[in-house]
Amino acid sequence: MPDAHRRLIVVSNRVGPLVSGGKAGGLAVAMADALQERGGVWFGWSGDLSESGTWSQIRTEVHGEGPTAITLATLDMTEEDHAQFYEGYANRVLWPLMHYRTDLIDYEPRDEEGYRRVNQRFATRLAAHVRPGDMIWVQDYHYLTFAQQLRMAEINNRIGFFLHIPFPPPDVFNVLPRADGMLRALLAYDVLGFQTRRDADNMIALMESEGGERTGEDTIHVMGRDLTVKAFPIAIDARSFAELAATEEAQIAQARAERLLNGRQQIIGVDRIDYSKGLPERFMGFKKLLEDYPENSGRVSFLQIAPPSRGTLDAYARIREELEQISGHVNGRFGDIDWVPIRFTTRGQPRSALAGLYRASRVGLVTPLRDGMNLVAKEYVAAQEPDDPGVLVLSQFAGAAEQMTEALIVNPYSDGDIAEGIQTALRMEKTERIDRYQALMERLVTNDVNAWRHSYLTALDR
Ligand code: ADQ
Repeated sequence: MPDAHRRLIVVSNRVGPLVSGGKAGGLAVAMADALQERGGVWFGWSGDLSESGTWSQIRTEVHGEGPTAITLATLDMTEEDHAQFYEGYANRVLWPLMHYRTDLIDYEPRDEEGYRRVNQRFATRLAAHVRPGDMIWVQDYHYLTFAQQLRMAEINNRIGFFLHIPFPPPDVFNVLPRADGMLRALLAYDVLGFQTRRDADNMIALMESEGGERTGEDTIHVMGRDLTVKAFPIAIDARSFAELAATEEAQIAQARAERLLNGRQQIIGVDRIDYSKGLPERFMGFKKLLEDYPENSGRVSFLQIAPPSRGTLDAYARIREELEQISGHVNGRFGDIDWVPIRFTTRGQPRSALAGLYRASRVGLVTPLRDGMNLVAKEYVAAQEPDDPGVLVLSQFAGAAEQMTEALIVNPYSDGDIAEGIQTALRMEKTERIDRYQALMERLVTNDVNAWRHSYLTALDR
């Protein structure tokens, strides 16, 4: 067990909310729980743009008292910071790069400068508040160079990093201009955590190509530094999510969906609109189902919930248009006056309603082209009714596929494969559905988000 007395400093792009239980999204809950256990600081962007931006003073808000008090500490950004650091380098360079989409990289040297500048200012502002013995845990691709900046400010504490998105093989990573500088920046961390074995192995291969030598199963010596490089697959609070699916609010959402379905079966997809999620390919997979297995006509509906994300970027607007076009076409060609094959909504749902909708669906369709983990896959399973569960159809390229081997694993690039996966799920006998559900659920409960956090902090708190 990690030493609960060392103060924890969490760094992530957005800070809070400090909520627990099954209500909020995965990352926020995991961080809030870690801080509630040992107290500490949660540091990141305030969400505000101001003229002074990263030059402004840290704003703090203290919750609780004594050793487990939590301080939320935030800084503003300027519009320029946000455009270069967040929209530019983080989301138009690192996001596509890490998702193996080098064709979508839009690299501008000034965005890289903005990225480094924001990392540097955030790190130097934080450095003044770091005490000896604090453990620092940095989250995600916004802050790859954060530890390097802290080291320059003479912070010698243990600093860990967790990447929520995939990490590609060396040939892909090296497409990044000045990739070697980025690797060197990452070496300032003590622990590099990834979602899957595949991601961790990609990092180790990159380090080995730079002369690194493994010193143990998860340790490597490279350019004079000793690091832990390891997979820590992120998880959900599966028990709470299962309970949430049985609450009254969830039941109301479930009943509403079932009334509308009128005896038909539902397939559900839930994703932020993003090219990594494979949404147009998924819609084409459903179309193929109706073509290849016409017995599903009038009997199955596909509900896609896809809230917009980072809507300012053109790529996202284009996907949305494409989805509207495909669903219009499919509904026109296959639909009937009393049957709409694809329902597509961009509205966000309360988590309890989401849980009810998962439960109302015989098939959970999770087919990203590339995904760090994918928590929707885990939520879908956790929400199922134990004695009549639905079936998860899962992309081989979601990090979740490494653990969720009882799902029906499909290739998201193939509409035929998706169609076949759905058809198998729709036809599956109850006993087999229960067997698969039980195996998946057992693993979700054992490896929940608390276990995830403890295993990471144990590695960091050496
Ligand atoms: P995301 O790419 O955002 O996360 P995911 O893991 O699926 O992807 O998490 C999305 C979360 O948002 C889920 O908890 C889901 O329930 C929620 N959500 C989505 N649409 C919603 C809606 N309309 N209403 C309410 N809630 C909705 C990144 C990485 C993933 C990685 C996570 C965590 O891209 O690969 O699993 O971080 O590390």
